[in-house]
Amino acid sequence: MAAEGRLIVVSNRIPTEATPSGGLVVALHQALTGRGGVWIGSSGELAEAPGPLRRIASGAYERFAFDLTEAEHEGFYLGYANSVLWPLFHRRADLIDVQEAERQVYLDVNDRVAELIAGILEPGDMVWIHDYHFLPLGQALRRRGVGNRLGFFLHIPFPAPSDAPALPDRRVLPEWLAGYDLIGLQASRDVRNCIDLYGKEPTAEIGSNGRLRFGDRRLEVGAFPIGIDVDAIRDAAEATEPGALMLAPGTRLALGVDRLDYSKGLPQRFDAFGKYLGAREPGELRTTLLQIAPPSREDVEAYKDIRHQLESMAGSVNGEHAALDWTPIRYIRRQLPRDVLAGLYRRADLCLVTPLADGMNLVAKEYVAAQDGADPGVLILSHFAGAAEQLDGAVMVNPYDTERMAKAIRDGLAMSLGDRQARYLSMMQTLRETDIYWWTDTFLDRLARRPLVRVA
Ligand code: GDG
Repeated sequence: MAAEGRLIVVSNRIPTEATPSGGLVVALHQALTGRGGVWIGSSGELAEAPGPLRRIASGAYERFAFDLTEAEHEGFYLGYANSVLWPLFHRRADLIDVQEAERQVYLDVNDRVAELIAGILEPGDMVWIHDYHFLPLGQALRRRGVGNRLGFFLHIPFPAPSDAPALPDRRVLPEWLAGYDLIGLQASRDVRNCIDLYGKEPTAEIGSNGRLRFGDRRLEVGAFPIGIDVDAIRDAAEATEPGALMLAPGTRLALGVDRLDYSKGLPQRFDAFGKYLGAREPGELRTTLLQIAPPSREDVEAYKDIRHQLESMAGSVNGEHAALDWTPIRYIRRQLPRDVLAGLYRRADLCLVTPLADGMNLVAKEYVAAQDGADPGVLILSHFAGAAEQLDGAVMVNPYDTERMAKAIRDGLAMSLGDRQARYLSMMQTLRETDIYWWTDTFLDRLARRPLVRVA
């Protein structure tokens, strides 16, 4: 390992509890606990005026938070990050709401955070920056003369070169990313998109194995598919009964778990489930779709309609198919405790993960890890999820083709035990080989091997 300094992790939100829970947060917490270092992120609280970093915890490593002002929260978080970058990177250019003032706030917040980081950086420190909130942060650090190794991981899909020009300044993305030494993406399709984007730049030279030059910068792009803590999910699933589900005996359970987001393909899923119900033979077993969908980003305009759309679709499917002792779609718009979720995964005969676009999708992986190997359930997976490159034992669907999705639900529920077990074993092997600890170690080892840059 070439680097000896501290690890500095930067993410949009920083956990406040001493021992955080939740996949990614736990992995970063463990990487920092093992190596020592600093975690920097926004506190989630709004301040009157931009302020300094506040130390919020120290132990094996330190946590520093910064507060956003209300104007920063609106322009940076709700505005440019979630009303321009998120829809663009999820192929929903039709939802983009470009406001020049918000773009400026996004750049200003990145500049301010760069200033805060530069204030605590020491030679030899290695910086790992997360996600689309901070695309220009590396470049902003370089402008301040920072020569440390800078890594970036994008959790969401990388836009296709044909989509990227919808950004207000189409050259902006390759320039922002060129601030980093290593760019980690979820899937090989994302790496292809990123390299194709640089391929269109006259000053870029594309080398082998994801290495490239852009002007005077050398960088490397690679796929680092994020994983999960397989044993933690399996143990929680084994230990937790999800409670009284009130399903009549013999009723099969299909499960969906998604943040309420237009990228997750929920209307298409409800439509497909309605079609599956409509095609059932008389006397066939009943199935209930339990959809957990905690709301997110409710202040962003484009998120307001999905909730009403789903409620009305569930109402109409239930109106057509429900019986006194059977509700075909049950929809919970609330966050459930993590262990209850794990118990539900294990109890479900089938899980529907059908996004229209998704960086990876951890629900797909968590569902598989939670299964009982003696009688595993079936994963129905959209091939637009990054997870589709890895989970070859899933039943793959095109979420836009709701008739075939309906058939996949029917086939999945009828799948033989032998077939289900073979698929489960193959997916579990992948989950174990590329778990969340593999992900942090592989990314950080690769970053530590990048040559140090000379900054004028
Ligand atoms: C982004 C990318 C990428 C969900 N409902 C509840 C709950 N969850 C947990 C799940 C899972 C997580 O939230 C969702 O992760 P996903 O990966 O499915 O999706 P995003 O939130 O969109 O995440 C995605 C990910 O970053 C990591 O790189 O995979 O592609 O979009 O862990 O279990 N947890 C609890 N209650 C709920 O009701 N406790």
